[in-house]
Amino acid sequence: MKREIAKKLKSCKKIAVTCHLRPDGDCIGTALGLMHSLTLMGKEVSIFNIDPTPTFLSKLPGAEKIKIGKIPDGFDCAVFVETSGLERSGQDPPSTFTIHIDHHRTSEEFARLNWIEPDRSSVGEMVFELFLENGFPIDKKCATCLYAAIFSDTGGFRFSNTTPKVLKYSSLLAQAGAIPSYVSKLLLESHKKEEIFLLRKILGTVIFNGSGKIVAAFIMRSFLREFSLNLSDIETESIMNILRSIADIEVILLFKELDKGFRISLRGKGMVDVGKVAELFKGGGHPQAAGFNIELGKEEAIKKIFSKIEEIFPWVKKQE
Ligand SMILES: [Mn+2]
Repeated sequence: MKREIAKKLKSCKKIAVTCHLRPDGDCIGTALGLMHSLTLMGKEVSIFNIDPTPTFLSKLPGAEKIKIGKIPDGFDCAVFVETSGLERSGQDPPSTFTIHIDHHRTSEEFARLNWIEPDRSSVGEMVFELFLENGFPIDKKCATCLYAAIFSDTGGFRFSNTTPKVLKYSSLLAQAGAIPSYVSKLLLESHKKEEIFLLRKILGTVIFNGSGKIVAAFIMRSFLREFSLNLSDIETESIMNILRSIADIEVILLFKELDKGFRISLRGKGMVDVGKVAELFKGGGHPQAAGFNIELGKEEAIKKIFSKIEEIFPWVKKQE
């Protein structure tokens, strides 16, 4: 599949790339990495996303070129970067040739070419391998973006998806010009002071289940209004990383208030497959990172989710 995708990309002149809704570092970094390499090959490449680029990713090289909206007609092919299905891209069914590259377990084979490997750390890892094995050019900008993609989905090389291959590829990307300290600074150390005030509010909402193995925190819309921030301005991964740092925590839940109900991001530390939890609530993801929406009030939602997790993973429940 990898080779077929490489062949197809080489044969196309005008290429569109798109990310999933609420794009993250892996998705944006990979889309930009594709753009840089394919541009070096003389192709016309445009990225069309439905949702804006989060502020903390907007300084990645080329991010200013990302367009917001649907893929227009006239492209030879469209690459869907980890969109799971067509729905999560927010795009209309394209009339052009489609390629889908993903590492989500719940991914659908909706495109003409689908390369899905759930045991990969990131799509950044996959695309770098495709470039490496098929002689695609990698300059400093491309390397920076792919390194950022891998860095992002491995939690800065801390999660259990940090395999020897991940470290090897990251080293090769550093050799190709990615500066690790620059990427870390960009992704982790670019908060505005308002975000720290917001963080204080969010940490004020923290609650645990009976055993102290599940933790939840809430981003209410009133908090965002208070500091004139949008959800896309804040880098929620760092909030979850703070909660993750609690010694006995197995599951981290971050509730983001929507018009109706909440969007819930889940992170696991290995014992609980949070992807399974998300699937029970009609969401999806990986064993260690997943998400779903729920249309319930705060108290009801937390009760339902805590008890569901305790039901399917009884060891996270308080032992009587
Ligand atoms: Mn990813």
